Amino acid sequence: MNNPLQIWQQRVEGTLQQVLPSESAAPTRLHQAMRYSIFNGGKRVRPALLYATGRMFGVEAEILDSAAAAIEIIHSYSLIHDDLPSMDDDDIRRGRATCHREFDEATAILAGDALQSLAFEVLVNANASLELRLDWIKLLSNASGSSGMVGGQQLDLAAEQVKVDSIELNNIHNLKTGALIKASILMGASAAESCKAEEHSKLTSFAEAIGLAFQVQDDILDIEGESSKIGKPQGSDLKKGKSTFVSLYGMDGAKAELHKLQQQALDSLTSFDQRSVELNAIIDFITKRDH
Ligand code: GRG
Repeated sequence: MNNPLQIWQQRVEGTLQQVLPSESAAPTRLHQAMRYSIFNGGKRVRPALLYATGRMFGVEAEILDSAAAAIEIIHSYSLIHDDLPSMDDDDIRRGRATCHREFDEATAILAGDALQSLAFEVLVNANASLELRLDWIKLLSNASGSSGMVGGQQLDLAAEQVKVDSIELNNIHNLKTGALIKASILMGASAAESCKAEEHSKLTSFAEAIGLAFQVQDDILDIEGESSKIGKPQGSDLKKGKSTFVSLYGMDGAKAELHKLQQQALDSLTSFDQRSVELNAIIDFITKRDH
């Protein structure tokens, strides 16, 4: 599949290399764990959404670099903590040993903690106006905290082995997965002085649909994906008794839900015409991805 993320993947890689502490700087084991978890083949979907949204309004990529890196750093921290024995207890992530397996549990907890702090430090030092930096910090802290990603994780843990309805499942995933994806898009938009209120509201609808679509595709891949491509054992969510879109709607129902969300995302962007070509390509990538 043509990969619309490639240019942004390469770009954010450069910024991440600059902002991550060197492995040779003390404490070396912690810095090794942080770099191990950041540079291990992530798709960099969130930075790509952020860049593509900002570029749609003509914002220079240089202005967006720190925000793109910060969102990926938060995402990486969340995956380290999500894999811990007290949470999902996973051994494999992106085809390699999870951070706590490669290092040890305490180091993995600390690597996640330090990455979280680093993300906000990167935003404080960004090449952007004070107002924009503050806005980014507000968006990212809201999206990643207890009323966003971390809150969603708590609800997700509570829903294990329990049957939840579609309202509750949507709520869990809007928070756990959707909030950070939405923040990527809104952080790109907030850098655009020319983004009008009506455009902002269309982008918000787009962000909500694509955030949920991302999770539905993740649930489908848990059942239908190839372990070598998804980078973890197939069926691991099923084994843990997690509530997923597939367990709630069945495979055909989950695919129909994915199609509905994909259409909602595309419809939200129609008034941007040609300017949304790249975001449209990212929708296609997210909803058809095999990893
Ligand atoms: C533990 C603080 C804390 C939060 C955990 C996001 C999250 C909350 C856990 C991740 C669990 C998970 C696998 C959710 C499904 C959707 C998702 C976020 C998948 C991983 O994101 P990708 O596919 O990963 O963008 P890569 O490896 O490409 O970066």
